[in-house]
Amino acid sequence: MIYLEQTMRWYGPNDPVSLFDIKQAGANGIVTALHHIPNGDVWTTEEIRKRKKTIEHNGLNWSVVESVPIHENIKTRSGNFKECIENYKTSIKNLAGEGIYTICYNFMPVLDWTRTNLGFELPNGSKALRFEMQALVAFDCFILQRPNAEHDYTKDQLEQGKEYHKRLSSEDKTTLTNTIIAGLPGAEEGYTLKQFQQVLDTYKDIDEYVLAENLKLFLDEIIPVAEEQGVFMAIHPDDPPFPIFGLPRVASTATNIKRILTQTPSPNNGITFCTGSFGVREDNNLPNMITDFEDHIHFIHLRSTQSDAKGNFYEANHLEGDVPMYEVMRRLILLQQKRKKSLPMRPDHGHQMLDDLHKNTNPGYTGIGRLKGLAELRGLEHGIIGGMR
Ligand code: DNO
Repeated sequence: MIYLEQTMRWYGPNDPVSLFDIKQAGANGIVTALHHIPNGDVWTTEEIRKRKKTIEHNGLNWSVVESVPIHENIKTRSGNFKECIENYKTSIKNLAGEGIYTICYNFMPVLDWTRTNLGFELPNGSKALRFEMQALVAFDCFILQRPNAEHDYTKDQLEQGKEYHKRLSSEDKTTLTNTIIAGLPGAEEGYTLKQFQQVLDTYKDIDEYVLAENLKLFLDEIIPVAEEQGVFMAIHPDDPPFPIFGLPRVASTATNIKRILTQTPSPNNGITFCTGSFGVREDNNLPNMITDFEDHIHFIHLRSTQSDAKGNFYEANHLEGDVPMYEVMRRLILLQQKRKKSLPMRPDHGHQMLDDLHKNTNPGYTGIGRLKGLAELRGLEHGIIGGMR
């Protein structure tokens, strides 16, 4: 039987969770990126080699790159976008040259993933990441004061956002602002309020059709290079998987993904199957998506969320919440047997718990919380495979 490849994300030498910790947690593959290289620049062979050596020195292997980020100019097709695309191609070649063949990226405008609370306390005292609509409205309409933002919300949402904003102290407002725009880990960009509005303005004439076309034009250029180099590109879904700040979204639904895969048809054009991101939408049937996108799933993030009727969600325990993890795992196991290939999986995010609570780790990327997630997922996988024999 073929099992998932157990991986964990590591933010590089400054990550408070060390490679040694990750090894003890039970992963042998590392998911990392060269965060120090400015977005849009080439990842040189020298820098890739250096990082690879550090990983291998600890008895681990660099399994996936998450992410080689896409410069805003590529998404908007403005400024030096041609140069950025050429640089991207070179980075793909350089990574392949060092034996790294899976690259995760996203095509979310302006912001990578977004949450409004990084320390949402659960009944047992551990902390989770949360996205709360009224906090988003409070920021968008009353702190940022984005022109016409009110048109994007219902009357109730606006009312609740206004009340929520009234209750915030000035310190709370700063925390909320930083949580949303200062750049969560892995997001290569962070903004001040003024910069944020300026970048939002660059999307004035870019709706979801234009953005989808810009993604297609980008893929049409880089996928042939990926094919030639044996590299698998894996787009990460939008997080959250619906529009925020009036920005277009092109990778939130099964329909979006189908379009991306059929517009630039190639086995090397694939996805990161992130259950936590896709799973926030009720209309995304996760088990069916695994079956539908089978050969294009190149990387897997397993995590669950718990949503409510207002569009709020928090990150639940890996085997609880809205994601049908048993069925997801069962289909992934079947998929791997069919493809005769082990797919890299990482337990996505983890709660802040036990000693994590006294540490300053990257939000979502605690040592113990992820160890628990990985252990549970691995147990589930072994249990299902055992029952198949
Ligand atoms: C958050 C991550 C994202 C992801 C990128 C992929 O925890 O899942 O930051 O790495 O969107 O490009």
